[in-house]
Amino acid sequence: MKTDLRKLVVLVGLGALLLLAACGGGGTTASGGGGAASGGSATIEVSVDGENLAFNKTTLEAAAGQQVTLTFKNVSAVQQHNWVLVSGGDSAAAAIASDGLQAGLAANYLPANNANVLAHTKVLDGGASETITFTAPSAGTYLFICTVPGHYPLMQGTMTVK
Ligand SMILES: [Cu+2]
Repeated sequence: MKTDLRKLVVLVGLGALLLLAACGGGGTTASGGGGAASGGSATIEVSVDGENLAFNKTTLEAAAGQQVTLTFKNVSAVQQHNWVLVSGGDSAAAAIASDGLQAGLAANYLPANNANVLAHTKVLDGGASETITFTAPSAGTYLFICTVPGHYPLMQGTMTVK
């Protein structure tokens, strides 16, 4: 009798563990626009405001340490654009844009080995898109910019990491 009860307790315990595993497993994906999630991953889509030198979103969100899958769609017919996440605020972003100009199109208008470049797409022609994955940095506010010549500082927004 006693051993039966013990077995029952073990079985109930196992069941609870399985339920927990089923709920927690697989990582959660935040669907839709802004893209913040408390889970292990987030999906973000960002585009361009037509032919304007502007992203279609100026604020994005993520959670620290989260794996972010970001798709950048350049919907412009003629303009090239990239999407670059930077740390260090305005002065760092300005330096990246300026050094990127020197680096040229072949380098995606990005300086080599600049630690303030946290994530980036290639320079995309009009109509092209690219999906990148990166780990969201520690909590804070980060700028995302386009470094195609003349587009910074018009083309920028902020990613808030919580
Ligand atoms: Cu641009």
